[in-house]
Parts: sequence; structure tokens; C-alpha cells
Amino acid sequence: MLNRRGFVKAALAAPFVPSLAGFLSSRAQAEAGKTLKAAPATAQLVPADVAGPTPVWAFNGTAPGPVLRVKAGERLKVMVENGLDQPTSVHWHGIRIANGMDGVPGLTQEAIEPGASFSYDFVAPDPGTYWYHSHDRSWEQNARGLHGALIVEEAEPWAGADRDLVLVVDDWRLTEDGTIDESFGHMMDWSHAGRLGNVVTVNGSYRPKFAVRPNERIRVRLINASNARTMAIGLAGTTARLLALDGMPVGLNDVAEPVQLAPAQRADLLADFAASETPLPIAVETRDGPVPIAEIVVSGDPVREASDDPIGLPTSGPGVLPNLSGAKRVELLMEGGAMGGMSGAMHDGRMMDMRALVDEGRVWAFNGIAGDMDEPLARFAKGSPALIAIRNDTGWPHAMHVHGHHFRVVSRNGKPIADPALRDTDLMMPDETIEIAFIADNPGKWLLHCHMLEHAAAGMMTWFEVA
Ligand SMILES: [Cu+2]
Repeated sequence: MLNRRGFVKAALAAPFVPSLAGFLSSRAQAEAGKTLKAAPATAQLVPADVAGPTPVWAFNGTAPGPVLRVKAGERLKVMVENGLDQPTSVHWHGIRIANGMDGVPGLTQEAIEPGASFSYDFVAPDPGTYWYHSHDRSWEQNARGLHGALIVEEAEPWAGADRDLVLVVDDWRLTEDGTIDESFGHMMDWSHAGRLGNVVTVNGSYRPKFAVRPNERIRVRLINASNARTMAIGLAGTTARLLALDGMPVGLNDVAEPVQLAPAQRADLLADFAASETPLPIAVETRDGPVPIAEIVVSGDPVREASDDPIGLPTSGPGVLPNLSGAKRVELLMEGGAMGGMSGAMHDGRMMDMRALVDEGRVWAFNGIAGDMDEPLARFAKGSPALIAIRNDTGWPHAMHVHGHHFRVVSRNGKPIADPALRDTDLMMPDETIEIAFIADNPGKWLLHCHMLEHAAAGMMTWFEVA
């Protein structure tokens, strides 16, 4: 039996932990709560004979919170109650939402104070896999468990899958006694890769098992809810096809490789599971090979004799690639971080050197400004094409997220991309330059930030206005 220290160290590093293979998830995820209460709770994140339960912050008592479901075009009303001892807010990630419901304190609403509540009320226009998460001190609140899946169902039910399997993948930094490591705000994390954890859970459980029947066709909705860990996730024993990225259909492409998800990104896979005597792992790629994070158990009577040809999702979202002639072009230079060579940046209205910036908890900059929000990056006329050229002049990957719009990466490192997918978050590698394009058709003030949450808090945040 592994001891606690060994478990936490081994959870990500070891290719297989045989003594824990029987650990079974019994989490029941409620659907469509009208109220989300953020409050302290406990969660059994690692096997009970190893450690825990872990004190977490949860929506309605579970981390992740309940799976919320709404039909495309319909209104979702959620009363968020704050049972924490610090302010909070909820961002509905990837939804082309009305600006006042976007959940960004100081930009679109006042933070929800302890004991107070806020009524979110919005139309979800596009079917797909989304998620909700804290957007106040999110580097701490998201890491403590304040997030959940938001599924926007097709207005007309899609007949392409027998059912959904929603998998919220999270990365926790735990101590050896199973409590959350309190190293929040650590400048080593903020200036490097962000807060990386040491235990990966799926739907709040360690290596849960999910039962399917032979030849059952499942829409697997993968959500990377971690603060900073990019994960390549693969399904064994199935021909999984890629259906959608960040909620938006991508056609029907075979997936030969594990699908890479940066923090906040989602992928929908269509998976047929043939009969199997042994459980089929869902695994994250690591340097030491794939590490199982969940298992599919195939049992019972076949759903059908054999799998027929799959059908793709109906197209939704913002139609065809916009005509970019006359687009307003904006440059965004990302700098800073460890080994980045940034000498200083503007903060609080004055130029600061790196030492002064570190004292302020700001170590990254956009266009020479370390996270100050007084002025927008750009203003776009409502309905006009927008083109933002983003250069990652740092030594680190970043998951660049735009609020209120889906965009297309129309070029990467100067090479045009044919038929780019609609995304709300793009993973940029060091020294990469991308151009993203979208129609700025959603009025309001919208964040553009790195979704490695420590990077956002330490300067990688700006906003633009559509009016
Ligand atoms: Cu980043």
C-alpha cells in the first residue's frame, strides 16, 4: 500500500497504481440547479484509505458543482449565493453572453460580497460543451473547486449519440494529508508555469469508473478545469472522433492522437466502445507514458449489433470565416515571466523594474502594461471585423482566452490556416505569433487574458470594448 506522501508524488508520475484500481465513483451530479451556492465543503479526491476527505470550496456541496443544462436559445437563470468569506463571481466560459452576465468583477459587475447573491439570467445561443467558474481570485477559488460543467443542448435533439458523458478533469495540489496545499500566490508559480497540481481527478474523483454497454455510442464531453495544466487526453479501445472544440462543431474528424486541452479548453469526442473484457483507460500523456485518470467498463447487452457510420453535429455558432478586408488590426505583445528578459513594465501609472513588479505580484505584461485595466486594448465598432495579432515573447506556453466571442486562428507564425476552427481559448507556445479574427458583434467590455490563472493575476490580462 502506498503511503500518503508516496501517493501524492505517484499520482501523476506513476503509469499505473494497481492497488487503487477498484476505486469507484458514486458521485451523482444533479442537473439544472436554479441556485448555485458557493461555500466550504469536503470532497473525497483521493481514495479514502490514502487520505481525505479534502476541505474544498464547492458549488452546492460538490466540486465540481452540478452539471447545468439548458437548451440552445433558451434562458438560463441561476441565483449565485456567496457562502464564502471573500467576494466571488461566476463566469460562463465560452458563452456568447450578454455583457452584464459575463461575471467579471470591476468590468461587468460588482463582485458578490460574502452573504450576498447575484441573479445571472442569460440566453445561451450555441449548443455545446461549456463550463462555469469563479472569476474573482480565480487562481485560488477555481483551484479550491469552484467550477462546473455547463451543457447547452441542441434545440432539436441530436440523434448521433446514445448519451453524453461529461468529464470535468481537474488538477489539484494536495499535501500528503490530503488537504489543499495553501501555497496560493507563490511567485514561483506565478512567474513560471502557474499552479500545477499533483493529483488529477475526473468529476471530483480519483480514477472513477464509468459503465457503458457494448457498441454504445457516447458523446464524451471533456473539460479541462485546471488552473494551469495542459493535458493531452486519450481514450483507449475505441475509435474516437472529434466532434467539437470549445463547444463549436469541427466536422467529424478521426482522432488518432490524444486530444490536447489547455486550461479552459473543451473537446467533444464521439466514442464507440466495443465489448472488452478489461476496463478501457482514459489517460493523460506524461513523460513516463500515459497515466489513467478514469476507466470505461464495458458490460451488459450490446446496444446494437455493430456500429454504423457516425453523423456529425449540426453546424452552429458564428457561421463562415469573416471577410477581413477592412478589419481593425490590433497588436498584442506578451512579455515577462521567468527567463523572459523583460526589464520592466507600466503598473499603477509608472514604469517599474522587475524587482518592483515582483513586489506588486506582477511579472507579465501585455504591450508593456502589467495587468492594469484603466484603458482597453482596443475599441471595435459593433459588427466590424477584428484582427488581433498576438506575439508570445515569453519562455512559457499561454492559453489565450477571449470573452463573449469565438474567434478563428487565421495564421500561426505567419502561415495562414485553412478552415480554422472556432475557439474561445488558444494554446500559444513560446515565440509563437498568431492572428485571431472575429466579428466584434457582441456589445460590451470583454476580457482577453491568459487562462493559466496565475498568469492572468500576475499581469496577463486586458480588455476590449465593442460599441
Ligand atoms: Cu499564461
